[in-house]
Amino acid sequence: MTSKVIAIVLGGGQGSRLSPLTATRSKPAVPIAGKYRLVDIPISNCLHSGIERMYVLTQFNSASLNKHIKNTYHFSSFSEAFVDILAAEQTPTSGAWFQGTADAVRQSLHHLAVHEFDYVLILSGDQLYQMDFMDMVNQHIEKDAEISIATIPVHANDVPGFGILKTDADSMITAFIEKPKKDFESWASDVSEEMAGQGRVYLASMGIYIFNRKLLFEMLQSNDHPDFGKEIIPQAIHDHRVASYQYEGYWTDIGTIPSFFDANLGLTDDIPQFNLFDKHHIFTRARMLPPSKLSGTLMEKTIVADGCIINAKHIKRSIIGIRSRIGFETTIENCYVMGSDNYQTLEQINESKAKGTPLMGIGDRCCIKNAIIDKNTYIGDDVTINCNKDKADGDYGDYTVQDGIVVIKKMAVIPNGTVI
Ligand code: ADQ
Ligand code: ADP
Repeated sequence: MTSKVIAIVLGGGQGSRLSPLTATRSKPAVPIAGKYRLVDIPISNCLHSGIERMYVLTQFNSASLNKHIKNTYHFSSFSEAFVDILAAEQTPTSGAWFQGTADAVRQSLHHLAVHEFDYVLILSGDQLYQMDFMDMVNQHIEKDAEISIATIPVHANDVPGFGILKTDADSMITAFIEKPKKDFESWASDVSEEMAGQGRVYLASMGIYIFNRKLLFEMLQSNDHPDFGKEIIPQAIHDHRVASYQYEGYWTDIGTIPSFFDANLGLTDDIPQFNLFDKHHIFTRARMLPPSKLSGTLMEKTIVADGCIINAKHIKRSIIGIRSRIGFETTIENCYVMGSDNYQTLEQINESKAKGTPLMGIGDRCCIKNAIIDKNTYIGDDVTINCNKDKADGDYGDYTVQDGIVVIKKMAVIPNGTVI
């Protein structure tokens, strides 16, 4: 059965919502949870579901994304499994960029066409969840659907961010509206008691679709509509059997800085809603890093990845990513520190010390709160980030502030004594 399915991961448009993390890398390559990349989530869900053929569609093809996919997902040469990146490419009939989600899939149809499959599973690249897609495929077949959409009950506050739909008694979608901004009360559905108790009475599209092969080709080739949510799906419910596959597990968007930040820090909860320790864990690149070395640090609700050297005084509710180096007397709270791609050599460290310039990592006596520190940053000694005052939203060169979250840009150098 799984050999009947091929998956497409929508790896992101121009990526402005996750800016500045996407300034120099494609969205699927953004690091999460200290050692993974965003793209590992949909790929791991597919592999755990037995779906082993995947295309990742991305607007631009960063070296780090290629390297990550190439070094991580190795399959036997006797299997048909693959994870291939398709970057927006200029052809005689199209411009450089994908115009939207449907356009991205449309421009990739010629790559799909050569494979044998009956169903295409289309996934977003910026969501955190664990789902068995074969359960959805099985329901799709049982209901004799032509398209299936995974759906989840959401609260009225979240309605404006989603496609909202109504179903009949057989779970067929009878109405769909993309991101209604107001007057949507009549879109409420009958949901389970548990969901109703949480005020989650609107059925939202999770942006996860199954299409029958023939229909996908016909629909995308007969028009040039750019988006699934805005055009293709609303139109399809009138002409085709479109089923809702309702899901009530943990699922969250990680496509914006605040949601990305919350989802990462949520992993440090005593019992997180997303379980990194599940037997269906996230796959990622196996790195040959030394174990982390800690000294004199009080750690509370903190996740520490491999290869770190930590002398900080106190780290609370934070994620400390691979190869992080954190100096003496430093305190860190509510932060995602992504870590580094390499270590400085002892010569480089001594040279920096002689010049008084910051080392890679975080220096001594810093106080850092509510921040995302991108990779390969040089934060000097006595730096204060977000500890004394709230900074207005904006782009300040080496860092941005959004909803009170400071994001230190990749490779930024923050001199000794800086107060942000
Ligand atoms: P959004 O998530 O707002 O709504 P969209 O911006 O189209 O929709 O993104 C869907 C996915 O495709 C994201 O992972 C995004 O990064 C990626 N993507 C966007 N443009 C792309 C492009 N040009 N090339 C490649 N990938 C691209 C959609 C649906 C809603 C639904 C929500 C659920 O339209 O109906 O409720 O998903 O999150
Ligand atoms: P990201 O998307 O995380 O920003 P990059 O494009 O910077 O990733 O690539 C990260 C990769 O580059 C790492 O896997 C690392 O092996 C390599 N790399 C980058 N800088 C160095 C360096 N100075 N020395 C060794 N390897 C490096």
